[in-house]
Amino acid sequence: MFWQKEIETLSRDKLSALQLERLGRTLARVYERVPFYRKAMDGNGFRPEDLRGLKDITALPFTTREDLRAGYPDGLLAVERTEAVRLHTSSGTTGKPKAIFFSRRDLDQAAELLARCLVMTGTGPGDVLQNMMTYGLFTGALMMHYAAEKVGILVIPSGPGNTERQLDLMRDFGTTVLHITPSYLLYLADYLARAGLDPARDLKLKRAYVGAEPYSEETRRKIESLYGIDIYNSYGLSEMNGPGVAFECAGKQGMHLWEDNFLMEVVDPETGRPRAEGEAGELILTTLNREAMPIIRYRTRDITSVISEPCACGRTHRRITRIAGRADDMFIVRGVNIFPQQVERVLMAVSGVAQNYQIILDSYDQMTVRVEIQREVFDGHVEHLIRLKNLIIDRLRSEIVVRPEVELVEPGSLPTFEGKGKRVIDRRTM
Ligand code: DLL
Repeated sequence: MFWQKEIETLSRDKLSALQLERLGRTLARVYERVPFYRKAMDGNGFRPEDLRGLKDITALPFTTREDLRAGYPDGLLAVERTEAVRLHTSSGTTGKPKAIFFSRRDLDQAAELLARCLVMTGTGPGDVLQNMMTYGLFTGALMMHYAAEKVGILVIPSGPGNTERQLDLMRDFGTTVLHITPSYLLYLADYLARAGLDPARDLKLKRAYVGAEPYSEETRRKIESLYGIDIYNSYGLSEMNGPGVAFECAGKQGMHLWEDNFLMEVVDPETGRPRAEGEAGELILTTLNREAMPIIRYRTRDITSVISEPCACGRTHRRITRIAGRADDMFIVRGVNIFPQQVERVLMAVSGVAQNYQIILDSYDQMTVRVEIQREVFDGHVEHLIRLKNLIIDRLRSEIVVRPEVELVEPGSLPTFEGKGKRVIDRRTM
C-alpha cells in the first residue's frame, strides 16, 4: 500500500532531477534570507547559481549542532517569525537547546512523510494508534499525531508513563499500533510479564513503531517474539522534522529515507570526507523541501550506511541501515572503541537475560555490565548463574574485544525509562 505512490516509486533519474531542482531552490532561499548561510557560501566562493549537480554540495561547509545553538533562538530562520506556526526544541546534554521552527507548509509536509510510513507498514483507517512518545517540545509525539489523523487512524494521545493506565487504554480501546521508544517498550514487556498478561491473548496489538534512540536487531527480535507483533524501525531527528525521515517497509531490511525531502551523504566522521558507496559513516542531511528553517549539510553524528539495491516493495528511495550508534555515544575502554549497541546486541540474544542493562565506566581499563536476568533464572541454581555469567562475558569479549566485568542483577532492579534511555554511566574524569 502506498500513500503517494507516484512520488514513492519515482524513477531514480526523476528523483535525482527533483532533488537537484529542490536543492537549487533551497540554496537560493537561504543565500537570500539567512546571513549564516550567505556567509558560509561567500566564504567558500560558492553562489547558488554555481550548482550544476548534487555532488556540488560538497563545496559547502557542514552545519553542526553548535551552529544551531549559536543561532538560538531564531538566527537560522528563513521566514518572518510570524510565518512560523510551531516550535520544537531538542536538548543535548549541555548548553542551550536547538530551536526548530516550522511553517504551516512544513508541518503539512512532515505529516505527509509520516503518512507514507504508516501506510507503507499497513496501518490505516480502522487502526488504533497509542502514541506513547512524549508530547511537547519533543517532536516524537506531535508529528506522529497529526500524520496518523491525516491517514484516518484513531489516535490515543497517551504520551509515556503511567503504565497501568496505558494497559487499560490498550484493552478498552483495542489498540493495534504503538508508537514508543525501545527503552519504554522493553520496560512495558517486563511489566506485562509481571502482570501475567500475554499480549497475543489479551491485547489486539499488531505492530509498533520504535525509534528515537538506537537499538539492535537482537532487541527487535526479542521484543517481536515477546509480544508477537511486528516492530518497525523509525529514524528521525528534530532538526529534520523529527520522526519520518527514514522508516522501514514490510521487508524490514533497512529504512527508506525520503529522498525527495532530504539529500543524504555519508562521510568519515573524523575527516568529513565522503565514504565510498555502501560504507558506514556519519549521515549528513540537507532539507530539500523546507520553508521556515532549511538546514544544509547537517552533521547528524549518527553512524549508518546506504543500501542502494532496489527494494522489493517497489519504493525507489534508498534505504539506510540501522543506526550503529551516535558518534558521540562511542566510548573507549583499553583503547578500543565501543558503541553501547554492541553490548545490547550481545545481551539481547542470550536466553535468560531480561530486558534491562547498564554499562558502568569507572576507569579507562575496565567496564562493568549490569544485566537484569529473568526471575526463574535469578531464583534458580547458582551453577546456572555462574554459567550464564561466563557465557555473557565470553560473548561480550568476542564482540567488543575487551573482557568486561558482568553483574547479574534481579529483574526490576535497574532504572527504567519512559522516553529515551540512559544506559551508560561514565564516572571517569575527563
Ligand atoms: O528522536 C525524533 C524521533 C522521534 C525519531 C520518534 C523517531 C521516533 P531527537 O530527540 O532530536 O529526535 O533525537 C534524534 O535520536 O540523531 C539519533 O541519534 C537518535 N535516533 C532517532 N531515531 C533513531 C533510530 C527524535 N531509529 C536522535 N535508531 C538521532 C537509532 C535513533 N537512533
